[in-house]
Amino acid sequence: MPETSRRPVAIESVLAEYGRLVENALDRYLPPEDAPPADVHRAMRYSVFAGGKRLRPILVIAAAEVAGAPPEAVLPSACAVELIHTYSLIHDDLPSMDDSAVRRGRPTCHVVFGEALAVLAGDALHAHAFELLARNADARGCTPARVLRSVRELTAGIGSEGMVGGQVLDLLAAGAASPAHPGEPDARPWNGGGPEAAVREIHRLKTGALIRASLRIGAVLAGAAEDDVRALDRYGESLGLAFQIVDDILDVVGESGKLGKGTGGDARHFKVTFPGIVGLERSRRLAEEATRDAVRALAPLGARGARLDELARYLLERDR
Ligand code: GRG
Repeated sequence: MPETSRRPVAIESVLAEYGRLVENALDRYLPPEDAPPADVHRAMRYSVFAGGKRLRPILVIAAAEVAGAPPEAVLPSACAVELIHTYSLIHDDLPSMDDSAVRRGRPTCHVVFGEALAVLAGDALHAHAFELLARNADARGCTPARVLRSVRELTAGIGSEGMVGGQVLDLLAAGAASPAHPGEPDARPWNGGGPEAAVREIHRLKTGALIRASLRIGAVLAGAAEDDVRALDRYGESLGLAFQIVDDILDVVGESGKLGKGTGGDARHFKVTFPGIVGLERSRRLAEEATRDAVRALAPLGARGARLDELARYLLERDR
Protein backbone atom coordinates (compact mmCIF):
# COMPACT_ATOMS: atom_id res chain seq x y z
CA MET A 1 0.00 0.00 0.00
CA PRO A 2 1.35 3.42 -0.88
CA GLU A 3 0.26 5.08 2.36
CA THR A 4 1.85 4.76 5.72
CA SER A 5 -0.23 7.27 7.67
CA ARG A 6 -3.97 7.46 8.19
CA ARG A 7 -4.27 10.44 5.86
CA PRO A 8 -6.10 9.45 2.68
CA VAL A 9 -3.82 9.52 -0.36
CA ALA A 10 -5.20 11.32 -3.42
CA ILE A 11 -6.43 8.83 -5.98
CA GLU A 12 -4.10 10.33 -8.63
CA SER A 13 -1.02 9.45 -6.52
CA VAL A 14 -2.33 5.95 -5.90
CA LEU A 15 -2.88 5.46 -9.62
CA ALA A 16 0.56 6.85 -10.38
CA GLU A 17 2.24 4.58 -7.84
CA TYR A 18 0.41 1.42 -8.92
CA GLY A 19 0.96 2.42 -12.56
CA ARG A 20 4.72 2.64 -11.96
CA LEU A 21 4.76 -0.77 -10.27
CA VAL A 22 2.96 -2.26 -13.28
CA GLU A 23 5.19 -0.46 -15.78
CA ASN A 24 8.38 -1.79 -14.15
CA ALA A 25 6.99 -5.30 -13.79
CA LEU A 26 5.90 -5.41 -17.43
CA ASP A 27 9.41 -4.44 -18.44
CA ARG A 28 10.83 -7.29 -16.34
CA TYR A 29 8.32 -9.88 -17.54
CA LEU A 30 8.43 -9.23 -21.29
CA PRO A 31 11.25 -10.64 -23.41
CA PRO A 32 13.86 -7.97 -24.27
CA GLU A 33 13.55 -6.25 -27.64
CA ASP A 34 16.66 -7.90 -29.01
CA ALA A 35 15.71 -11.45 -27.93
CA PRO A 36 15.13 -13.52 -31.06
CA PRO A 37 12.85 -13.34 -32.96
CA ALA A 38 13.41 -9.64 -32.33
CA ASP A 39 10.75 -8.43 -34.79
CA VAL A 40 7.89 -9.80 -32.75
CA HIS A 41 9.36 -8.68 -29.43
CA ARG A 42 9.79 -5.16 -30.77
CA ALA A 43 6.17 -5.14 -31.91
CA MET A 44 4.94 -6.46 -28.54
CA ARG A 45 6.91 -3.89 -26.56
CA TYR A 46 5.96 -1.10 -28.96
CA SER A 47 2.28 -1.59 -28.14
CA VAL A 48 2.62 -2.47 -24.45
CA PHE A 49 4.75 0.62 -23.68
CA ALA A 50 2.67 3.12 -25.57
CA GLY A 51 1.31 4.98 -22.54
CA GLY A 52 -1.89 3.16 -21.59
CA LYS A 53 -3.66 4.09 -18.36
CA ARG A 54 -3.07 0.61 -16.85
CA LEU A 55 -6.59 0.65 -15.45
CA ARG A 56 -7.12 -3.13 -15.50
CA PRO A 57 -3.90 -4.09 -13.66
CA ILE A 58 -4.62 -1.31 -11.16
CA LEU A 59 -8.01 -2.93 -10.55
CA VAL A 60 -6.31 -6.29 -9.92
CA ILE A 61 -4.07 -4.65 -7.32
CA ALA A 62 -6.91 -2.65 -5.75
CA ALA A 63 -9.13 -5.73 -5.44
CA ALA A 64 -6.30 -7.64 -3.76
CA GLU A 65 -5.85 -4.71 -1.41
CA VAL A 66 -9.51 -5.04 -0.37
CA ALA A 67 -8.63 -8.56 0.81
CA GLY A 68 -5.52 -7.31 2.61
CA ALA A 69 -2.85 -8.43 0.11
CA PRO A 70 0.00 -6.18 -1.08
CA PRO A 71 0.52 -5.41 -4.82
CA GLU A 72 3.46 -7.86 -4.99
CA ALA A 73 1.05 -10.73 -4.27
CA VAL A 74 -0.74 -10.19 -7.59
CA LEU A 75 1.71 -8.30 -9.80
CA PRO A 76 2.29 -11.04 -12.42
CA SER A 77 -1.47 -11.46 -12.88
CA ALA A 78 -2.01 -7.71 -12.96
CA CYS A 79 0.47 -7.60 -15.84
CA ALA A 80 -1.27 -10.56 -17.46
CA VAL A 81 -4.55 -8.63 -17.82
CA GLU A 82 -2.68 -5.66 -19.30
CA LEU A 83 -1.12 -7.96 -21.90
CA ILE A 84 -4.56 -9.30 -22.76
CA HIS A 85 -5.90 -5.75 -23.03
CA THR A 86 -3.01 -4.74 -25.31
CA TYR A 87 -3.49 -7.81 -27.52
CA SER A 88 -7.17 -6.92 -27.89
CA LEU A 89 -6.30 -3.35 -28.90
CA ILE A 90 -3.72 -4.52 -31.48
CA HIS A 91 -6.23 -6.91 -33.03
CA ASP A 92 -9.09 -4.42 -32.80
CA ASP A 93 -7.03 -1.87 -34.77
CA LEU A 94 -6.37 -4.29 -37.67
CA PRO A 95 -7.76 -3.47 -41.12
CA SER A 96 -10.16 -6.42 -40.86
CA MET A 97 -11.62 -5.02 -37.63
CA ASP A 98 -11.65 -1.31 -36.73
CA ASP A 99 -8.97 -0.34 -39.23
CA SER A 100 -7.39 2.30 -36.99
CA ALA A 101 -4.11 4.02 -37.83
CA VAL A 102 -3.53 5.66 -34.41
CA ARG A 103 -3.69 4.28 -30.89
CA ARG A 104 -2.32 5.61 -27.62
CA GLY A 105 -0.97 8.61 -29.52
CA ARG A 106 1.15 6.75 -32.03
CA PRO A 107 0.77 4.75 -35.27
CA THR A 108 -0.88 1.39 -34.59
CA CYS A 109 1.11 -1.83 -34.43
CA HIS A 110 0.15 -3.03 -37.93
CA VAL A 111 1.00 0.37 -39.45
CA VAL A 112 4.54 0.14 -38.07
CA PHE A 113 5.25 -3.60 -38.23
CA GLY A 114 2.84 -4.87 -40.88
CA GLU A 115 -0.35 -6.83 -40.46
CA ALA A 116 1.13 -10.30 -40.05
CA LEU A 117 3.51 -9.26 -37.26
CA ALA A 118 0.73 -7.33 -35.53
CA VAL A 119 -1.47 -10.43 -35.47
CA LEU A 120 1.44 -12.49 -34.14
CA ALA A 121 2.42 -9.88 -31.53
CA GLY A 122 -1.17 -9.98 -30.25
CA ASP A 123 -1.13 -13.77 -30.21
CA ALA A 124 2.17 -13.83 -28.32
CA LEU A 125 0.90 -11.32 -25.72
CA HIS A 126 -2.15 -13.52 -25.24
CA ALA A 127 0.06 -16.57 -24.66
CA HIS A 128 2.42 -14.66 -22.40
CA ALA A 129 -0.50 -13.54 -20.24
CA PHE A 130 -1.22 -17.13 -19.24
CA GLU A 131 2.44 -17.72 -18.45
CA LEU A 132 2.23 -14.76 -16.07
CA LEU A 133 -0.92 -16.10 -14.40
CA ALA A 134 0.96 -19.34 -13.76
CA ARG A 135 3.95 -17.38 -12.48
CA ASN A 136 1.74 -15.87 -9.79
CA ALA A 137 2.05 -19.23 -8.01
CA ASP A 138 5.55 -18.09 -6.96
CA ALA A 139 4.11 -15.17 -4.97
CA ARG A 140 4.20 -15.60 -1.20
CA GLY A 141 0.95 -16.98 0.21
CA CYS A 142 -0.54 -17.82 -3.19
CA THR A 143 -1.92 -21.34 -3.51
CA PRO A 144 -2.17 -23.39 -6.74
CA ALA A 145 -5.96 -23.49 -6.28
CA ARG A 146 -6.16 -19.69 -6.40
CA VAL A 147 -4.02 -19.61 -9.54
CA LEU A 148 -6.25 -22.20 -11.21
CA ARG A 149 -9.31 -20.15 -10.34
CA SER A 150 -7.65 -17.04 -11.80
CA VAL A 151 -7.13 -18.92 -15.08
CA ARG A 152 -10.84 -19.71 -15.18
CA GLU A 153 -11.75 -16.11 -14.39
CA LEU A 154 -9.57 -14.80 -17.20
CA THR A 155 -10.71 -17.30 -19.81
CA ALA A 156 -14.35 -16.63 -18.94
CA GLY A 157 -13.75 -12.88 -19.20
CA ILE A 158 -12.01 -12.86 -22.57
CA GLY A 159 -13.53 -15.74 -24.53
CA SER A 160 -16.58 -16.04 -26.76
CA GLU A 161 -18.88 -15.39 -23.80
CA GLY A 162 -16.80 -12.40 -22.73
CA MET A 163 -14.61 -9.88 -24.56
CA VAL A 164 -14.36 -11.76 -27.87
CA GLY A 165 -18.14 -12.32 -27.83
CA GLY A 166 -18.64 -8.58 -27.34
CA GLN A 167 -16.31 -7.79 -30.21
CA VAL A 168 -18.31 -10.17 -32.44
CA LEU A 169 -21.61 -8.47 -31.52
CA ASP A 170 -19.98 -5.09 -32.08
CA LEU A 171 -18.76 -6.06 -35.55
CA LEU A 172 -22.14 -7.54 -36.49
CA ALA A 173 -24.00 -4.46 -35.30
CA ALA A 174 -21.65 -2.07 -37.11
CA GLY A 175 -21.81 -4.16 -40.30
CA ALA A 176 -25.59 -4.28 -40.21
CA ALA A 177 -25.84 -0.53 -39.67
CA SER A 178 -23.46 0.37 -42.51
CA PRO A 179 -24.84 1.34 -45.94
CA ALA A 180 -23.14 -1.79 -47.32
CA HIS A 181 -26.32 -3.57 -46.23
CA PRO A 182 -29.15 -1.27 -47.28
CA GLY A 183 -32.64 -2.41 -46.43
CA GLU A 184 -31.51 -5.12 -44.02
CA PRO A 185 -32.49 -3.71 -40.62
CA ASP A 186 -33.47 -7.17 -39.41
CA ALA A 187 -29.81 -8.18 -39.51
CA ARG A 188 -29.20 -5.95 -36.50
CA PRO A 189 -28.63 -7.96 -33.35
CA TRP A 190 -31.12 -5.98 -31.27
CA ASN A 191 -34.24 -7.54 -32.68
CA GLY A 192 -36.62 -7.79 -29.78
CA GLY A 193 -34.47 -6.10 -27.13
CA GLY A 194 -34.16 -2.65 -28.67
CA PRO A 195 -30.98 -0.70 -29.43
CA GLU A 196 -30.26 0.45 -25.86
CA ALA A 197 -30.38 -3.13 -24.58
CA ALA A 198 -28.12 -4.16 -27.46
CA VAL A 199 -25.49 -1.51 -26.77
CA ARG A 200 -25.54 -2.43 -23.07
CA GLU A 201 -24.92 -6.07 -23.96
CA ILE A 202 -22.09 -5.23 -26.36
CA HIS A 203 -20.40 -3.04 -23.74
CA ARG A 204 -21.03 -5.55 -20.95
CA LEU A 205 -19.07 -8.14 -22.90
CA LYS A 206 -16.53 -6.12 -24.90
CA THR A 207 -15.39 -3.85 -22.08
CA GLY A 208 -17.06 -4.98 -18.86
CA ALA A 209 -16.02 -8.63 -18.90
CA LEU A 210 -12.26 -7.92 -18.71
CA ILE A 211 -12.78 -5.24 -16.07
CA ARG A 212 -14.83 -7.65 -13.96
CA ALA A 213 -12.30 -10.42 -14.49
CA SER A 214 -9.50 -8.09 -13.32
CA LEU A 215 -11.31 -7.41 -10.05
CA ARG A 216 -12.23 -11.04 -9.54
CA ILE A 217 -8.67 -12.21 -10.23
CA GLY A 218 -7.19 -9.74 -7.71
CA ALA A 219 -9.73 -10.81 -5.09
CA VAL A 220 -9.38 -14.55 -5.69
CA LEU A 221 -5.57 -14.49 -5.64
CA ALA A 222 -5.67 -12.58 -2.36
CA GLY A 223 -7.99 -15.17 -0.84
CA ALA A 224 -11.01 -12.86 -0.53
CA ALA A 225 -14.26 -14.19 0.96
CA GLU A 226 -16.86 -15.12 -1.69
CA ASP A 227 -19.14 -12.29 -0.52
CA ASP A 228 -16.36 -9.84 -1.22
CA VAL A 229 -15.73 -11.36 -4.66
CA ARG A 230 -19.44 -10.90 -5.43
CA ALA A 231 -19.41 -7.28 -4.28
CA LEU A 232 -16.34 -6.56 -6.42
CA ASP A 233 -17.95 -8.32 -9.36
CA ARG A 234 -21.06 -6.13 -9.10
CA TYR A 235 -18.84 -3.06 -8.80
CA GLY A 236 -16.93 -4.17 -11.92
CA GLU A 237 -20.09 -4.68 -13.92
CA SER A 238 -21.30 -1.12 -13.27
CA LEU A 239 -17.82 0.39 -13.50
CA GLY A 240 -17.31 -1.30 -16.88
CA LEU A 241 -20.57 0.16 -18.17
CA ALA A 242 -19.73 3.65 -16.89
CA PHE A 243 -16.21 3.41 -18.33
CA GLN A 244 -17.44 2.46 -21.78
CA ILE A 245 -20.19 5.10 -21.85
CA VAL A 246 -17.55 7.71 -21.01
CA ASP A 247 -15.34 6.21 -23.74
CA ASP A 248 -18.24 6.60 -26.20
CA ILE A 249 -18.82 10.19 -25.07
CA LEU A 250 -15.12 11.06 -25.39
CA ASP A 251 -15.15 9.71 -28.93
CA VAL A 252 -17.69 12.44 -29.73
CA VAL A 253 -16.55 15.37 -27.59
CA GLY A 254 -13.02 14.47 -26.40
CA GLU A 255 -9.74 16.04 -27.46
CA SER A 256 -7.75 13.73 -29.70
CA GLY A 257 -4.45 15.04 -28.21
CA LYS A 258 -5.49 13.81 -24.77
CA LEU A 259 -7.10 10.60 -26.00
CA GLY A 260 -4.11 9.58 -28.08
CA LYS A 261 -6.38 8.71 -31.01
CA GLY A 262 -8.65 10.47 -33.44
CA THR A 263 -12.23 11.27 -32.43
CA GLY A 264 -15.41 10.55 -34.37
CA GLY A 265 -14.20 7.06 -35.29
CA ASP A 266 -17.27 5.37 -33.83
CA ALA A 267 -19.67 7.29 -36.08
CA ARG A 268 -17.47 6.79 -39.16
CA HIS A 269 -17.41 3.04 -38.51
CA PHE A 270 -21.18 2.86 -37.83
CA LYS A 271 -20.42 1.70 -34.28
CA VAL A 272 -23.31 1.13 -31.94
CA THR A 273 -22.66 3.58 -29.09
CA PHE A 274 -24.60 5.22 -26.27
CA PRO A 275 -24.41 8.78 -27.70
CA GLY A 276 -25.47 7.40 -31.09
CA ILE A 277 -28.52 5.70 -29.61
CA VAL A 278 -29.64 7.84 -26.67
CA GLY A 279 -27.79 11.13 -27.31
CA LEU A 280 -25.03 12.84 -25.33
CA GLU A 281 -27.15 14.17 -22.51
CA ARG A 282 -28.78 10.87 -21.62
CA SER A 283 -25.41 9.12 -22.07
CA ARG A 284 -23.93 11.39 -19.41
CA ARG A 285 -26.83 10.66 -17.06
CA LEU A 286 -26.43 6.91 -17.66
CA ALA A 287 -22.69 7.10 -16.95
CA GLU A 288 -23.44 8.89 -13.67
CA GLU A 289 -26.10 6.33 -12.81
CA ALA A 290 -23.74 3.42 -13.52
CA THR A 291 -21.06 5.09 -11.38
CA ARG A 292 -23.57 5.42 -8.53
CA ASP A 293 -24.43 1.72 -8.93
CA ALA A 294 -20.72 0.86 -8.81
CA VAL A 295 -20.25 2.83 -5.61
CA ARG A 296 -23.37 1.27 -4.07
CA ALA A 297 -22.03 -2.21 -4.83
CA LEU A 298 -19.07 -1.48 -2.55
CA ALA A 299 -21.29 -0.98 0.52
CA PRO A 300 -20.71 -4.51 1.94
CA LEU A 301 -16.96 -3.81 1.95
CA GLY A 302 -17.27 -0.82 4.30
CA ALA A 303 -14.07 1.26 4.59
CA ARG A 304 -12.14 -1.32 2.55
CA GLY A 305 -14.02 -0.14 -0.55
CA ALA A 306 -13.03 3.53 -0.16
CA ARG A 307 -10.28 3.50 -2.77
CA LEU A 308 -12.42 1.79 -5.41
CA ASP A 309 -15.20 4.26 -4.63
CA GLU A 310 -12.82 7.15 -5.37
CA LEU A 311 -11.58 5.43 -8.49
CA ALA A 312 -15.11 5.09 -9.92
CA ARG A 313 -15.81 8.80 -9.37
CA TYR A 314 -12.44 9.73 -10.84
CA LEU A 315 -13.02 7.67 -13.98
CA LEU A 316 -16.38 9.35 -14.55
CA GLU A 317 -14.59 12.71 -14.82
CA ARG A 318 -11.69 11.49 -16.97
CA ASP A 319 -10.76 13.17 -20.25
CA ARG A 320 -8.55 10.42 -21.69
C1 GRG B 1 -10.03 -7.93 -30.87
C2 GRG B 1 -10.56 -9.88 -29.35
C3 GRG B 1 -10.66 -8.47 -29.64
C4 GRG B 1 -11.32 -7.69 -28.77
C5 GRG B 1 -11.37 -6.25 -28.93
C6 GRG B 1 -10.79 -4.04 -26.48
C7 GRG B 1 -11.61 -4.29 -27.67
C8 GRG B 1 -12.19 -5.63 -27.86
C9 GRG B 1 -11.77 -3.35 -28.61
C10 GRG B 1 -11.08 -2.03 -28.56
C11 GRG B 1 -12.02 -0.91 -28.84
C12 GRG B 1 -12.74 -0.48 -27.65
C13 GRG B 1 -13.29 0.89 -27.61
C14 GRG B 1 -12.89 -1.32 -26.66
C15 GRG B 1 -13.59 -1.01 -25.46
C16 GRG B 1 -12.64 -1.10 -24.34
C17 GRG B 1 -11.88 0.15 -24.21
C18 GRG B 1 -12.58 1.34 -23.68
C19 GRG B 1 -10.61 0.17 -24.56
C20 GRG B 1 -9.70 1.28 -24.28
O1 GRG B 1 -9.29 1.08 -22.95
P1 GRG B 1 -8.45 2.15 -22.17
O2 GRG B 1 -9.12 3.48 -22.27
O3 GRG B 1 -7.12 2.20 -23.03
O4 GRG B 1 -8.18 1.63 -20.81
P2 GRG B 1 -5.61 2.47 -22.58
O5 GRG B 1 -4.89 2.81 -23.86
O6 GRG B 1 -5.57 3.56 -21.57
O7 GRG B 1 -5.11 1.16 -22.02
